[in-house]
Amino acid sequence: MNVQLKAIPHCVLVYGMGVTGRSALATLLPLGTAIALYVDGGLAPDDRAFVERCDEREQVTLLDALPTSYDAYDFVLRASGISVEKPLVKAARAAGKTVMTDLELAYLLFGGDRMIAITGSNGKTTVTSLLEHVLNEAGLAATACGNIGRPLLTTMAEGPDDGYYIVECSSFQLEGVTRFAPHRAALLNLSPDHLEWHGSFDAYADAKAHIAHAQGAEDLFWIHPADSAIEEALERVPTRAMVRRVSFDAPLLDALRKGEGWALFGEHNIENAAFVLEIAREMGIEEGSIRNAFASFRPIAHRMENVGEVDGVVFINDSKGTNVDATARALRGITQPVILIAGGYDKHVSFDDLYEAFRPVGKTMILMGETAETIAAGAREQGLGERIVVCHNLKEAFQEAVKRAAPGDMVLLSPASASWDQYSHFEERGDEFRERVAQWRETREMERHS
Ligand code: UMA
Repeated sequence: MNVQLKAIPHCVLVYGMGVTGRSALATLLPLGTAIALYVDGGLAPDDRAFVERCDEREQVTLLDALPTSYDAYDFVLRASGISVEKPLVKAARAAGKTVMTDLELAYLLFGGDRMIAITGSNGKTTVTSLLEHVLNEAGLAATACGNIGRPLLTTMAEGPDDGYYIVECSSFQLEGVTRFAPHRAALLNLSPDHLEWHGSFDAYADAKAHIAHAQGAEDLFWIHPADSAIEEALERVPTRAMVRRVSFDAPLLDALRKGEGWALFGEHNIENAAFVLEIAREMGIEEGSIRNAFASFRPIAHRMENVGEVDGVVFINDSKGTNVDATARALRGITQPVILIAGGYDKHVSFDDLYEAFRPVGKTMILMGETAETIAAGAREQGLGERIVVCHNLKEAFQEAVKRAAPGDMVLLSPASASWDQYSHFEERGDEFRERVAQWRETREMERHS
């Protein structure tokens, strides 16, 4: 893709060497930018090997201590998982330097015309992937990137000029951005998440609302039609974009609700489809083409993913259910008896919505990880004590689940908590669940044949 930035940065301090840091090096080094690299705790050996491989012209300086001056740097690029409260970020800001994430840098380098930015507390990965599928099926080059795991900078740098870039944006990435102005943006919904990171729900909501803050009057911004938290956030963090409140009422959506040409589960996915429908229509895609693409779209791994049936019990992997709202939405879409496996990293949020959604369908709630005792204590207060089992980890939780499951039940891994207490990411947790289901099937088959 063509770089549109008028002035190529002369020298950038890159903070962090994960997916974001590496993509920044791969994008900026060919432009001739000098880079200073800093990682808390020092660079890992494979980070050094990566730098050696890509730094042919010796543009990279490895910093082994916090900088004493920020004068040499045009700006600091912060990997999104690095808190704005870190000393380096505060010192750089105090020295008058901009600290940005890859969203803003990608916008400055490539412009926002081809960007479709998606955020929200839940559904953003589904909307991002579904929109990518709809656009590709309609013959447009479109690539899902951003928080979904494919780094935005290198995806845009290596992608076609006439491609669309559907950018899943996290609140971590959006926090503090001032110059990110995608031509199209969507804020799907807002519910408490990452409060331990942002400090309050308002701060989290404001970070999300920054997706549209720098948009201009010619840009488009789709939002949920009736989400008071979004309306309140937009009063604090206003936008000049054309705001479109998405309708959840359309003949095509009614067909999806009946399961016609639609493999996804629950009303929350109808809302996700509604956003995709409106964005795709605005982009000139015919409704017939959208309908066909909806029909050929398959659920994404770790999001209400059916990982098989054993002895009449269906196993659903919703490891991406990393907050209360995601799990509550999943439960509200279910009618059969559920054995829920939940719990994980503690984000200091309230679990009240979880109990309400669990009550009508939940047979047993098996809790694990850091939040297990907190969720259990709340459940007891809500009169759900008899349906609660507390375990240490997924291994024990799975054993408990299969012991209690009867034909017709669903065993649902939807933790309402992030995975970071016991895993590096939610995919690892979901993969373990899938693996345990496969092992359980083999065990049962061997038992039947012996
Ligand atoms: N580091 C520090 N100090 C810190 C934290 C990290 O120096 O305090 C360094 C680490 O040593 C490492 C680097 O920073 O060198 C890691 O940076 P990072 O944590 O930002 O991770 P990346 O690999 O750059 O991945 C980030 C997102 N990670 C986080 O937001 C935690 C990925 O989202 C995203 O896919 C990727 O950029 C590409 O855009 C993951 C995520 O968990 C999936 N997101 C959260 C979520 O979805 O809930 C927000």
